[in-house]
Amino acid sequence: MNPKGHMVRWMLGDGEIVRRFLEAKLQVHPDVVSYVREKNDPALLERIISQVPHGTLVVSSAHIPDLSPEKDGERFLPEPDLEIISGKSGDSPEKNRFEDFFPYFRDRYTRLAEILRSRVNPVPIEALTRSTRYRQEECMVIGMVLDVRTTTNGHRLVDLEDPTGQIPALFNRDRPGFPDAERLLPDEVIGARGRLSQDGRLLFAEQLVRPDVPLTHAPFTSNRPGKAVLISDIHAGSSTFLEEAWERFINWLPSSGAAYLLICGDLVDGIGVYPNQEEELTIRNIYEQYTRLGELMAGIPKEIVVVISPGNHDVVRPAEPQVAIPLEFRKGFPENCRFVENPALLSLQGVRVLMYHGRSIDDMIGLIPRASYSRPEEMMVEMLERRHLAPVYGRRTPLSPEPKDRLVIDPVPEILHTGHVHTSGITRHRGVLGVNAGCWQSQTKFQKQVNITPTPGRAVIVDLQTLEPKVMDFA
Ligand code: D5M
Ligand code: FE
Ligand code: ZN
Repeated sequence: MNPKGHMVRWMLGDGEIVRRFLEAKLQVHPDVVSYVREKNDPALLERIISQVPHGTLVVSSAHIPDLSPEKDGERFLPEPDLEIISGKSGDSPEKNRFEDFFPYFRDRYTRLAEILRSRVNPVPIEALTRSTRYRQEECMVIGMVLDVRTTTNGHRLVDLEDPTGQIPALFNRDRPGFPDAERLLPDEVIGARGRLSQDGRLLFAEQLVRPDVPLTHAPFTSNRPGKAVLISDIHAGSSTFLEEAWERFINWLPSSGAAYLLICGDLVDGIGVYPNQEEELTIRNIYEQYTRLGELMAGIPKEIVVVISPGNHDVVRPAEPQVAIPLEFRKGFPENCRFVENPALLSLQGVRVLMYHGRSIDDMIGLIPRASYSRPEEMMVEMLERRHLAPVYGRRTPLSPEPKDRLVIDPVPEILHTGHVHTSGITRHRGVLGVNAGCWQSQTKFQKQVNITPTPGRAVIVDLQTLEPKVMDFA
């Protein structure tokens, strides 16, 4: 009971929700659990259980009453079939100033807060801390994570900031919001629901809401046949480049039925990217590395459109968005090659593909408990939940401050294509297909030192009518 004499609203925890479904002899998809938790309505839980058709084994979001998929039926179809929606060569200004970080983060906050506002009804932080009105009442804030740490007692303490002020929020390790709080990253934007402390200076947070893909999201699919092949990390010029596997891949392409080939960065091995790299280079001139890559592209059927974006080994600036490969390096490439930025959003017959090399995966694996290089697909889900490709600023992923944060995931794509980690992984999150195909380079000495076991020689072919992926192994 709170001082005013009415009940503090019951907070449903994941454990209780899952248990209730199990009592009803039902398994339940995690999306349904988070939906019920967010609504915090025991009656809704009972309604879902009572309405599930007889014989259902796993309750999915399709079983939630009043929640029907919203499919984009009509979509402007580009002519020709490939459209570069954002990340065209030249989209990003070459130069940025440090002062630009202020508008950059404000744009990130504004756009992610807007996505959250459909589910979170926030109070400005200044109002919370100034007025006594909210003390002991349940309230919500939308904030960017300034800092997050684990207390000596194992709780998660996070400093949240909105345009009006800052407040610390405490996620108790024994409360339902904790598993989400364990994965908090600096600079992500979240909603937090909880109660204010007596003095109004701390939020006891019970629930964490991430922007995420809407539960009702139903992906667009092409209304006519078409396939796209997804690869990354060729590393041309390296002695560890797998030439024979590449040849088998090139020989397979004509029969694949693919109209598009997307290459998601680390096109060449570069020069001086990691210590003693020169020992493993067969081509030690950066121009010649791109000439070699152009030769590798020459074997691709001319009817296939090749979309090429850069990665951290490429010749362009490391700060993201990375600009497209400059003209002076494109000389040896056939005409079917298009050069885009990293990230880039494409439309293939109306199917949106977001290409992002994936440098931020290093940062996320370092900060998220139990994350592993062997399961890159989990990090793609983390990106989608945060609606951001590179949430953490100031570690391994350099960001270029532009007035618009191009790393915000908006609109929601049908396919998220990443690379960088050199291990393959496929996932589906709320209808979005996440693909990391792996690489075309065997384990380098450096990767051996840092214990990364690559899965080279794989390509993933996706049917644009069904969004079904198929892994092809050429190793
Ligand atoms: O990245 C190849 C692989 O090496 C990928 O799994 C990330 C990992 N990597 C890259 N840099 C580091 C550092 N500094 N420490 C640990 N792991 C790292 P690539 O971009 O092709 O070099
Ligand atoms: Fe790479
Ligand atoms: Zn890389």
